[in-house]
Amino acid sequence: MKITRRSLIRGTVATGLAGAVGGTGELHARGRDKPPSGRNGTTAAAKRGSGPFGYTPFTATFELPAVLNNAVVDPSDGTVQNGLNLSPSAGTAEASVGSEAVYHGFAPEYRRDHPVHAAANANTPSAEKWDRFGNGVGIGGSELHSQLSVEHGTHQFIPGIDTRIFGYASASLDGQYNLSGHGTFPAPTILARQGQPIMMRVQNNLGKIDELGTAPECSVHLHGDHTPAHSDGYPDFYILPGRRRDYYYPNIGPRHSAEPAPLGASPEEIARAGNTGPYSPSDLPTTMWYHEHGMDITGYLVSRGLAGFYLIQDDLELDLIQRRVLPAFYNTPTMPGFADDTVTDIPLALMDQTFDSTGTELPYNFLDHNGRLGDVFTINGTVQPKFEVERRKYRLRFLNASNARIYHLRLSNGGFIQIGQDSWEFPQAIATREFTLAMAQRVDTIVDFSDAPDEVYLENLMVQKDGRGPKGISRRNRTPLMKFVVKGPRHNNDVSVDVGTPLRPFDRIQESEVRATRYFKFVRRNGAWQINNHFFSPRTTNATPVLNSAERWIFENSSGGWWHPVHIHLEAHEIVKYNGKRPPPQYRYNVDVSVLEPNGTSEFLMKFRTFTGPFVFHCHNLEHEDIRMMNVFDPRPEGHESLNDGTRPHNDDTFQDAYGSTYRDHSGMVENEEDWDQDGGLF
Ligand SMILES: [Cu+2]
Repeated sequence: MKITRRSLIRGTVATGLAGAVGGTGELHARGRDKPPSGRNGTTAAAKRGSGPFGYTPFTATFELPAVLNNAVVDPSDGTVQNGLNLSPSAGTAEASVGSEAVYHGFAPEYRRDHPVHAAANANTPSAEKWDRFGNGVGIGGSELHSQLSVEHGTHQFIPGIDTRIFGYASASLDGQYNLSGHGTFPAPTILARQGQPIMMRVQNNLGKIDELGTAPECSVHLHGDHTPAHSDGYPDFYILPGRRRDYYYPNIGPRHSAEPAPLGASPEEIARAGNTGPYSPSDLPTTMWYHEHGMDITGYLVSRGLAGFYLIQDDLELDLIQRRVLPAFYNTPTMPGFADDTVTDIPLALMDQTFDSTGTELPYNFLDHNGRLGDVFTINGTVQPKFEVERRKYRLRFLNASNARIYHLRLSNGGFIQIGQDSWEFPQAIATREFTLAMAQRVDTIVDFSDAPDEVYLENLMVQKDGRGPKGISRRNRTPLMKFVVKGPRHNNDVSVDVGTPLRPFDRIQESEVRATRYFKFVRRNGAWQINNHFFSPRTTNATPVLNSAERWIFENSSGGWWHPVHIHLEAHEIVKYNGKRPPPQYRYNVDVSVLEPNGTSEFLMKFRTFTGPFVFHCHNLEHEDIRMMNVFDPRPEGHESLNDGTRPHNDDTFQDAYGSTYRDHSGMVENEEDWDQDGGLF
């Protein structure tokens, strides 16, 4: 048995000998010597200084994450303005694609002669172009170019205490990275527009980390996305230490009428089959997030700050906003019809934290395979903040960015209007009194403060003592997470969204479209986490659906009392049976997380469109994911086998596919521009 550095980091090896190998990770105390956190029993009992390190709960101001590069969406036509432009004309030498500095080569979609840009390319006129705002694509087109760097930094979760974190820092035009101030935890919010691709270059500047004993590789996943495999944050499609990688986010929905790719299809035919026909608004996301996804150390890196929002707007969303059904898009309140500049579209990232006795470190126990649970509650990086709101409707987009904590949220004064679950909006708004929010889930809500009392608390009712999962809901032992201070007179001319308001058409996958059924059992074995009795191997494919086809998948949790919120990459899935019954209202449409309760099941339909893999699905308890509760699926044209054959090494592995294109690391990235010119490329 080979024991790798990774197995040492995690204190286990992927053969079930959990804990048998001594880890290099240190065991840290969970801050037992500090004052109790804000669990005060009732909302009214927030005593002065009763929070961690003498903090008085609800005195620090709630913060909105910064927007990456100050990009804003132009309300007149929805285009994103003021994005960082890395094109050579902007004077940035590093923009040249195929640069040696960009590990893994470059995204083939970046090239203007890629089939998906065919409308701008007379050679393959039958495919529609992705960049519908573009005057051409690639350098000089309307693609947005952004740059992030993974950096060390400090952040004040608690006023006055600088805590060491990792952060995604946005780069300024002069190439300097700015990681300072409050806005870096969560990471900068990326604003995007459907139909306008973003090329995001991410630099890994973490360097050697003492408690790891090494410099970690990184990988960035855009959660809820529909992107090529090379840009999906596959766990070992790395950004090597000191290197960078270009992520290509086409910001497209899967084509509604995409046909299963036929046997022997050419690259152009695959592109044509998957990329012609209209989008369905049903498939277009709104609330996504991006986070670190590197193999075996995702939990460590995310808990230290490598996560942020990615909010995207399409024509339908823009229409809802312009008709004043929904609040103005995040950070863009000053648009026609909006007479004020109050931001009422509010993303909230909930994360529990553990601190060391000084508050300056976020200790992480690499030997904890159950799930990292914190005893301090933060929202957007502030411990139990207060937020001043007006008497009007707010859009509150909740994200559970915690590693292993499951929340059950309610407001002290009433309920929510829920408008979406995970990355997608509902067909119509529904009334939701309170809701459970498992790891990685998003719940998109409208809260009406019009008739609210002067103080409203967001409360967590879920009792949880360890990573196994919550013990259940307690109405006596409520933890206040955030205080809304409601001010001023009732707003007139408020947005109109209410229970029953139509939002977005929903096209259900038809049973007649289903071509295969697959079963996946989530089990605990030898103290570690598996799916169908196998650990994740990045070089082994567990399912090869036909590209653009639909399948029925059945998840079963056979691991005893443990909870497993399972996230599937690439597309939404539609739950048809949850625990053997009709799913609850919030799970009846598009989701990207199926929460497996103890001994629970989720049966769902899903399509696998546009992009060949590999992609992953995995438990979003990040420690379970890191201990390899993850599988690989790899959509391929009919009759084609997955390129993951279980034998290829993943370092410097260059090979040719059936069409003669040269790839590296199975990532689908073209190694250099000469390869592209020779092969024509595909995705
Ligand atoms: Cu799990």
